[in-house]
Amino acid sequence: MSNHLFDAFRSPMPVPERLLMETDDGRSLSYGDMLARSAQLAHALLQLDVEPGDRVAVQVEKSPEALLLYLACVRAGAVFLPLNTAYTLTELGYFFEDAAPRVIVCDPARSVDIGRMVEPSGAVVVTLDRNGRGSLTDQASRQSSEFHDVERGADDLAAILYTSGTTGRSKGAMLSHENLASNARVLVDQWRFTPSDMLIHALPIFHTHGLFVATNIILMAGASMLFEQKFDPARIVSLLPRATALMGVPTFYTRLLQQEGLDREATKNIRLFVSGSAPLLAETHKAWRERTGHAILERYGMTETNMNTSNPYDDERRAGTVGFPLPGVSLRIADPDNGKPLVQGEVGMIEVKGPNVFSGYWRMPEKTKAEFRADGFFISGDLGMMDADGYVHIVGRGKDLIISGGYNIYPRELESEIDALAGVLESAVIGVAHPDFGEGVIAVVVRAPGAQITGAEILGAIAERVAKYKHPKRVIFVDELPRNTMGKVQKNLLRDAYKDLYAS
Ligand code: MCA
Ligand code: AMP
Repeated sequence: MSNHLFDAFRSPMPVPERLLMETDDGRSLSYGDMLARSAQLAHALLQLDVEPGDRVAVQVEKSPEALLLYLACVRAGAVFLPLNTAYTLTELGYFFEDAAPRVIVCDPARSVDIGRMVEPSGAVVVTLDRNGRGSLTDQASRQSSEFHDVERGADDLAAILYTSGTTGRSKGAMLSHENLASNARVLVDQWRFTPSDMLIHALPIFHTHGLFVATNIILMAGASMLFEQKFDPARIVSLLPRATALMGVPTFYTRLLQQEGLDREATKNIRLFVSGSAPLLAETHKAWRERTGHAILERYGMTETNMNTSNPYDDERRAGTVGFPLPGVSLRIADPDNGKPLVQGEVGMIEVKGPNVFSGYWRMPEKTKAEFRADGFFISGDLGMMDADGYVHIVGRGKDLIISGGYNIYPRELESEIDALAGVLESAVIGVAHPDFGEGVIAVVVRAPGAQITGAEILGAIAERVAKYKHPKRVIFVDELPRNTMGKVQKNLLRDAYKDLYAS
């Protein structure tokens, strides 16, 4: 029997006693524990009638059990569907409707509401809390710790991760066993992970960065991690002497730079700092190097593609660039209109192809078709340039997207929520430089004639519907939005007008 992704984690599986993770509340989990407990969870999933290819939607706080549930899904042949813990019930409703999960795993505090919401679909709702307790782990504790992994091939789905659409509905990116296995294998090799590594893991585990980049690498290398429920900069500094690597979004690095204890001594055991999910400012790269002596390695990826490029391990890690295409990944800078490759030095659309690239959007064949070229290249929506030495620079986005603290926020989603409010004529949502989050969200709003709606009322009205991290940090009222001759809102003018709003 073979299970493509889990077999990749098994070869070679470290001795059972080897540490997989230590948590911030002092628990430790060995590779042997991981095998036994993911087996029990896999049995529990089968008892809930999960069949190969069924979706298991999961909105739970970070815990070792939550990570084991991912592995249990892989072993049981299910499709793991993680959801941001910040999503509101309204947001969840869409994902459940679209993905039609067989099982939903949620926090006990939400199980009644979710149960009521999905009742007509027949989905089963089970619970898991931040301490790893709930009806799912109760059921798992009664199961055998041996499990015959369900047979899954390279192209079978391992996970669906939703990414918001620039125009309308969120899309579920379908990731196969080989998409995940191939990318992790390349990254272990490029970033030189070995069983002696200890990674500080302080990212959430419902997105690519914390779920796949960090944990798949650790599992594949037979290495260990310090598994932190939240990112607490003072605590991270105290953990540095015990670790060899850290992965984070740029906000991790800017917040760590504000810690007094961050210096060469504290980081002397670390061999690798990785940054990604959003642009790392060259000034952060420089400040980090001055304080610690380490050059942060910046890489570039997407939910749909896993990691595409990385700065080199041995050679120069060039600030403000995302390095070179990873082995096996074909990357071109193309004319956005037709996909024709441009000459070196020109700015164009970044397009990628390779074993890392997803197979398409769940139940959206038209959207899938629109985002691939006829020759199989995926159109990233990021604008880039390759310099004379082959380093890729991301110079902008061809998509209307804000990245705040590593989370993606689609203006379109907020604009439709705000525009629907009585008292609002129209709105434009933009991102401008923010010292902590990289980009901060602003809503520029035109009131309906005679209306008196306030910023607080707008935020109050969307609170139940939209995850908190997406909320505009400021609401600005204007008499009208700037438009070009075609009637399109000129967001560049708004971004320019408010560019210093969050200046520190
Ligand atoms: C929290 N808040 C935010 C954000 N996070 N607001 C804007 N942007 C954010 N990213 C708000 C909360 O709603 C709350 O609002 C207040 O800030 C404090 O919340 P708290 O939970 O304490 O925040 P935090 O713990 O300080 O979180 C900041 C963070 C976190 C650690 C930077 O956002 C984070 O872990 N980001 C990483 C995201 C990530 O993993 N991205 C990878 C995506 P209030 O005070 O008003 O209640 S994968 C990806 O992008 C691709 C594939 C790739 O290349 O990796
Ligand atoms: P997501 O939809 O969460 O997968 O976010 C993917 C997007 O994050 C990419 O399309 C880029 O716009 C952005 N991104 C990821 N890594 C980097 C990076 N190192 N520099 C700039 N942007 C990045």
